[in-house]
Amino acid sequence: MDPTYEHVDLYHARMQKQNIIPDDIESLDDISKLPFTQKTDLRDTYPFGLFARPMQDVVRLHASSGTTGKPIVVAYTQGDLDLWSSVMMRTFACAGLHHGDIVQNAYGYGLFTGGLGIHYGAEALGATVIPISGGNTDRQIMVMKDFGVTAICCTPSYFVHLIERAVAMGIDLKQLPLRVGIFGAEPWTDAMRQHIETESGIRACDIYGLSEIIGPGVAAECYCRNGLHVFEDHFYLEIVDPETGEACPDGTEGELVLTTLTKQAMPMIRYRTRDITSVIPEPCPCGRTVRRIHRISHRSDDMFIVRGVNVFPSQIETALMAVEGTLPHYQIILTRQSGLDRIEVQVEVTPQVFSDKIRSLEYFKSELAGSIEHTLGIRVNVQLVEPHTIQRSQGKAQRVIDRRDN
Ligand code: DLL
Repeated sequence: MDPTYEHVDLYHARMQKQNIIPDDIESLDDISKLPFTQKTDLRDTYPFGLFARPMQDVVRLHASSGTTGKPIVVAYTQGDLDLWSSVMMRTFACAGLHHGDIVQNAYGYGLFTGGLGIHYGAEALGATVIPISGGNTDRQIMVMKDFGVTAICCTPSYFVHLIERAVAMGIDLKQLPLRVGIFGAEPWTDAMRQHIETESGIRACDIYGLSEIIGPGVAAECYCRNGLHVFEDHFYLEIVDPETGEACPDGTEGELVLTTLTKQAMPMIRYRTRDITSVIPEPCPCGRTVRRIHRISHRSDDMFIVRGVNVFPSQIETALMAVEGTLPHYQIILTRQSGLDRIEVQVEVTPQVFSDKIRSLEYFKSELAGSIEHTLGIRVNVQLVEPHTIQRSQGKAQRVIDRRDN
């Protein structure tokens, strides 16, 4: 009997309700007969309700705290940890890392999957890992320089902060052996990639993953950096319409749904990630045969609605970065005045722009507002702020502050 069906009450009950038994699933295509799972299922069965193996087989727990309430808990057998290291090794190989690389791991160690997931994968690859974790930015830069670091792993927003600190410390990242960055855990745009690469001289690769499925290492960019290869021999991928749950044809944007094919402690059946992407049907020039998805530009629940217009933070990021002189530090503040929603976008600009005369600052502001209006079709209030004004995060950046009371 299948342990997932036998031991996880939630899956058992849902399948019974749909009159399905494990024997009905004979091929990968049959997966679409199974019911979806979503984040609330993990919350409702907190902490261990979705475990398919007895606790003595579970060798590691991680947890991810959402914005509200209890965290979700995820579990690994030794076999799951080996699988995780294996997909992480592939991720590193995709980014061009190998035995002999010196990897600075600035993802947070602890309950977050970023730290340890990256750590064991890099060790398995035969690289030298520096488990520095997030924070203490000046020390990060000292270590990067003194230890001859060749690859860095952290969130893209934190790396932008590292670049900035390096400049302040008089260290030119372009002169260091640092070659590659493996950035993920939050959405980032191609404009942000360009900024990172121009300012630091490294190659910036995207890594995607989520705790529920395994952590980092679900999908990764190869050296072509045109979409992320999903390691679909372990994680079965579907794209569905977020409203109806119906399958989307290749190339059409929709919600990524993932099913773990080999995970033991906490298998996930048709997990609704809320991450929006599409499948790239063409083969990749790199020769890998697993399919690619476009980079995750946003989540379906990241969207906010202002004056009837659906807005994603990544659209604002792209519009801001299209104007020369802006820095990739911004925050979107939503307020409501007399029943009317307002968006204020605070964005840092280079010291050169800031030292300009008031008149040209006004011109610059209207250029940014125009760029956003061109993208979204609505006028927003842009506030230029001095460099270093917006709070830096050591992990995932908080882009939207919603001060509207419902
Ligand atoms: O963020 C795992 C991770 C660690 C991935 C380190 C990459 C590097 P969670 O905290 O559970 O896990 O958050 C998962 O983060 O559903 C996406 O919405 C978002 N996310 C992760 N990677 C990317 C990415 C880790 N490359 C959630 N681009 C996911 C856009 C990403 N969003």
